[in-house]
Amino acid sequence: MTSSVGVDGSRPELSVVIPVYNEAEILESSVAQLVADLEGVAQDFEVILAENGSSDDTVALGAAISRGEPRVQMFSHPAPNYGGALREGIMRARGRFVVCEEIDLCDSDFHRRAVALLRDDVAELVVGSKAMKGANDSRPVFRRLATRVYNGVLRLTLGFKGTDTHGLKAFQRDRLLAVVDSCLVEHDVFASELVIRAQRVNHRVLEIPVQIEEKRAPSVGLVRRVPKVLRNLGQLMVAIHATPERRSDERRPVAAKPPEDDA
Ligand SMILES: Nc1nc2c(ncn2[C@@H]2O[C@H](COP(=O)(O)OP(=O)(O)O)[C@@H](O)[C@H]2O)c(=O)[nH]1
Ligand SMILES: [Mg+2]
Repeated sequence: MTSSVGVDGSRPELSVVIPVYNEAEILESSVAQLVADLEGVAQDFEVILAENGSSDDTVALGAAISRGEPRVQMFSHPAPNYGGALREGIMRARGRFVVCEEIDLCDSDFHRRAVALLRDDVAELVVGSKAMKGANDSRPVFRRLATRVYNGVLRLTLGFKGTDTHGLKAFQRDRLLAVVDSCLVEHDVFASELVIRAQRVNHRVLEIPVQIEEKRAPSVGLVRRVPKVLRNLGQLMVAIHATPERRSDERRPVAAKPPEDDA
């Protein structure tokens, strides 16, 4: 893996983390377009391709892309795990701000708006919502419905306050790192766990509407995904109630000083 810290020890302003899985068809063109767009978004940036489980040419293509473009790097693991990839990518990220992306979206309009909000410290976590007023979601109706049902369940069972958790996100890395670290479930529900835990410790979370236009249909269909998501959701309910989250700026209690013996 190429280090994202410059020779002078400097860090990029922005890290874009993208989980990738069997994306050989759109990887090269999407990353090239993304890198070109990011030039207009941040002073300096890195793109982290968080790959696991691919059986097509994604790994070889990603390696070739990162050899030709030092601002792009990739890591790989054998077993598919969307949330695990995202979590590790965030941990490896060096940027002051982190954007969590999807290779079939790469929404530069979201990057621009979210980074401006983070720079102005209007929010610590910006969530791109496909379901709030002003959003435009061109996915098939059953997937739009699934988004609404899934987030309704999160509101009813886990006290989620909002309309969407999956998908585009941007945050101030140092502020959110402890929350990322407290997330346990990974897989499909990692993104939900991150947003819900951030709200539970009163981070400033802001939803903004996004325009969703996917470059291709998902590789794993909705019907095949539902049983796994339900299982992960059960784990998430247990995890959130059983293990508390932390804030990065939380002070540990200081042990009381024993009274001075002035005898
Ligand atoms: N590393 C990793 N990435 C994944 C996995 N499943 C999906 N992704 C990536 O997550 C992003 C969104 O996946 P997509 O198939 O479009 O599902 P959607 O979010 O329901 O639209 C894409 O960048 C995928 O390549 C996985 O198991 N591992
Ligand atoms: Mg998609």
